[in-house]
Amino acid sequence: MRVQVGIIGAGPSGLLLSQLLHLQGIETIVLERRTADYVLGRIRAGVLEQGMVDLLHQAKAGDRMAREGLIHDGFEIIFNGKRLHIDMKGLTGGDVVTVYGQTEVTKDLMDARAALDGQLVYEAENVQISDLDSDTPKLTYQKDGAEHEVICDFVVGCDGYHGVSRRTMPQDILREFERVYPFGWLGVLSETKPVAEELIYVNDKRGFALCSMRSETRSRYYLQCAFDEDLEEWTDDRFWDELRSRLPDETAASLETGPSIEKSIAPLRSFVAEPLRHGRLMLAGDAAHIVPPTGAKGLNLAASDIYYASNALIEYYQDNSEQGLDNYSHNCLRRIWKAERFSWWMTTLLHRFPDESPFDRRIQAAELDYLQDSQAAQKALAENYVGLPF
Ligand code: RFL
Ligand code: PHB
Repeated sequence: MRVQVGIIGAGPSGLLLSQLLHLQGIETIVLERRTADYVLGRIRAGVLEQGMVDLLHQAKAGDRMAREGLIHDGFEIIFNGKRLHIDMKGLTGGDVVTVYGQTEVTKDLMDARAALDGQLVYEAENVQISDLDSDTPKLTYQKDGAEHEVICDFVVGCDGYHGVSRRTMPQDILREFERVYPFGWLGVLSETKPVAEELIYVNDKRGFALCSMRSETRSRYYLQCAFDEDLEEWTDDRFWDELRSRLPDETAASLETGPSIEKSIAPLRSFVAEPLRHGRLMLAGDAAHIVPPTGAKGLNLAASDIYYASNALIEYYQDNSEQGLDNYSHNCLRRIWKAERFSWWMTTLLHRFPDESPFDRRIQAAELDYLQDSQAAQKALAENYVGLPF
């Protein structure tokens, strides 16, 4: 078959791109190696910047988010027993974030794609990209034992960190930058009332903790843990006890606990691949970059790539212009590196590092102290947290 844009991966990046292009009359196919249920079963991000919210509305997939998403004006940082409220809205002149889970975003995008009869192939095995140096790159895959071939004008790799797209880029043009952190996050989802109305980030002597949420009755909590931690050893009771021990007494006392409905460990990593385009292959989202989750930037950064990718492709088809395509990698990378910097900074500020020296610990305390006293420092934090402009 022949399509204009072949998209690999049906995570938020791939679904959003195919929806935005379809609405402009550009034909796409999305090839996903997993089942729809598997994709929806991954519990990941929860905080959406306004830019991503706007893009979901543009994709006609924002109605439920507008009804059910929680608008947050601020969040709290706790360190050495001190509480610091970051008034995002006041500090940025009115910007807020929306708390709405990645699972819900993905579900809404799947529904929007289905409503338009979008072409989406789940359980597409062994997707391969070939003819990269021609004007008609080709995708091949297997499904139910049969071989399939799709001839495209463009291929967009939205297939995450472990996907095939980045590996298909000519290795002599690709540069990779990476930092692996010496810890992970242990996350629990539970049907319990969130411990506070706003998110709480905690830098405690026992390690980082985060109190987040998905709704008024569903909580998401994280604990810093060893990167090779054994999930089996974390009973729900142990998790709640450890979380309470990292929270101030009054917050610990009001923590509602219950059975976990999901529990997982995520490693923390910073990663960028450059460039994001070679000929008619483009990379977007986690296929091109990873941030540690501390700044809540992963999903939002995927959305900003899709903003640039969709505009570049629409410009190509509607105005016969290659300018957006030529600038794609540059435009994305400018924003990516700023989000990488912010996520690295938040991670460094809030975690205990196994190899930290007393000097490092004092610097961390000084940084938090500075943040407490300086409006300028709080403003810099707030403007990055709500998201830099596209
Ligand atoms: P995704 O969501 O990884 O989707 C990629 C899709 O591509 C499919 N795929 C393939 N399909 C066909 N052929 C192949 N060869 C393929 N290889 C892979 C996969 O099955 C999948 O469906 O990437 P996308 O769309 O770019 O979206 C990015 C976001 O998912 C990601 O940035 C965030 O979830 C990152 N992230 C978090 N971000 C936050 O802002 N806050 C968080 O709390 C947070 N927690 C997380 C996270 C990422 C995690 N990962 C990647 C392990 C927790 C985890 C565990
Ligand atoms: C989440 O709710 O999953 C979440 C929120 C904020 C973060 C990371 C994860 O910084």
